[in-house]
Amino acid sequence: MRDPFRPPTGPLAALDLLAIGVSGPVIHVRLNRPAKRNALSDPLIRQLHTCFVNLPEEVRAAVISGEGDHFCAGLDLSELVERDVGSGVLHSRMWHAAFDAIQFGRVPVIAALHGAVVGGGLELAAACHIRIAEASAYYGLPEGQRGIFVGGGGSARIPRLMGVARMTDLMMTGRVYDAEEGLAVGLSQYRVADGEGVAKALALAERIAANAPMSNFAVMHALPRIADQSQSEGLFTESLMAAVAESTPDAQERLRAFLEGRAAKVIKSR
Ligand code: 1HE
Repeated sequence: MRDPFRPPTGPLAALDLLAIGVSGPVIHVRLNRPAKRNALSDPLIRQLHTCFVNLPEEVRAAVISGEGDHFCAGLDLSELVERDVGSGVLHSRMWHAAFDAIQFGRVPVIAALHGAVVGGGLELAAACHIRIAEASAYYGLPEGQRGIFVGGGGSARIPRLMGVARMTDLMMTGRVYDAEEGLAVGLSQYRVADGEGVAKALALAERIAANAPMSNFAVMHALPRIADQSQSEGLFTESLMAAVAESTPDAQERLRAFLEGRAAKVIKSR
C-alpha cells in the first residue's frame, strides 16, 4: 500500500501553479491552471524549473499530469503579443532551462497525458522520459497556424520521438494525432483507458524508483547523448558509463542477489 500523498515542504511548498504531492520515493506534479487549460505562462514555467531543481532528497521518480480536461494547451498565448526579438530569445532559453531540468535532472519523469497535448504541452511531454496516453489524448503543433515556431525544445526533442517528416506534417498542415496514432508513431509508450493514466504512471514510477539510482542516471543522461554521438564516440561513452554503473555497491549487491536466487527472473508479461 502506497503512503498517502503529502504536500511538499521547503521551496516546493510555495509553488501555487502546481499541485504537488509526495508519497515515499514518488512525487506527483500536476499542472494546476485548469481554467486556462494549463497553458504555460512564464510563472508556470519558472515554477516547473524550481520544482525539478529542488526535488526532495527522498524522491526517486516523478509523475507529471494536468488538472482538468486537458494535459496542457501549450504556450500561454496572451503573453506572446508584443515580445521583441531579444526577450523572445531569453523566453525560449527559460523554457529550455526548465525542460532540461526535467530531462537531465536527478530522477526519471513520467508524463500522464489526456486531452490536449499541444504546442508547448507536447514539448513538455517530450522532455519527460516515458509518456502514457489516455484514450482522450491528442497531439498537435499549432505553431504553424499561430505564425510562430516551437521554442521549448520541441525541434530538438520531438523529431527524436517521431521523426522530422511527421513533425513537419503536424506543423505545416495542422494535422492532429489521436492517442492511437501517437502510440504508433512513438509519441507515447503506453496507451490506457480514460482515467487510468495517473495510476499507471504512479505504478511505473514506483517500479523505476526501486532501480539502482546509477542505472536510472545512466539511462537518463548517457542514453540520449550516446544516441547523438557517432558510433565510435558512443561506444566509448558506453564503456565508461557501464564501468561506472557496474562498480557501484548497489550493482554488486543486485548481481549477487540474482546469482544466489534472491532476485526476480525476467519473465514474459501477459
Ligand atoms: C489559453 C490557451 C493558451 C486555452 N494560451 N490561453 N496553443 C494553442 O494554440 C492551443 C490553444 N487552445 C486551444 O486550442 C483550446 O483552448 C483547447 C483545445 C486546448 C481547449 O479547448 P476548450 O474548449 O476546452 O477551452 P477554451 O474555451 O478554448 O479555453 C478556456 C480558457 O483557456 C480560455 O480563456 P477564457 O478567459 O476565455 O476562459 C482560453 O483563452 C484559455 N486558453 N489555451 C492562453 N494556449 C515555447 S513555444 C510553444 C508554442 C506553443 O505552444 S503554440 C501553441 C499554443
